[in-house]
Amino acid sequence: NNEQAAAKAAAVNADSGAPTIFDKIINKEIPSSIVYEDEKVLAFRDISPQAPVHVLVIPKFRDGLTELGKVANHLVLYADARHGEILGQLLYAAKIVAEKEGIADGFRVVINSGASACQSVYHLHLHVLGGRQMNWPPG
Ligand code: IU
Repeated sequence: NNEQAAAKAAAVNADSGAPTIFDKIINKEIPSSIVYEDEKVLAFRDISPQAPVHVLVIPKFRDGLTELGKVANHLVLYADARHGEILGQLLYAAKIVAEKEGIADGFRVVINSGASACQSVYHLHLHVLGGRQMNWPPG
């Protein structure tokens, strides 16, 4: 039916591999509160924090990775052996963020992958959440 067709079209658009707002954040075209940055990775505060500390860690995709399109934007789903290094760097950056933010004793790292997990921005990002008691299971 029409409703299903519209939902499917929206999902396909969302995961089109097109640049997202995070590219503008990476390029400093729009401001963000940066917590950590290196050659490969950027960490900045989420604009809608779900905990006292809520930082997003994203790959910057310099050195050709953007050519991979969808892979770049949805890396976990399309990851292959080439991506081991950047995936490891993201997780290591999450640890650095947790230490810098004073939550290293207890924090959560989340990746929402795909529409069923409520992914809303199709540029791979780790959520680093802490500063309060985290509950389980997540919603
Ligand atoms: P999600 O896992 O794709 O749902 O997470 C996207 C996050 O990006 C979400 O927590 C938003 O609040 C956050 N965000 C942001 O920090 N800055 C923005 O300009 C936009 C989204 I759009």
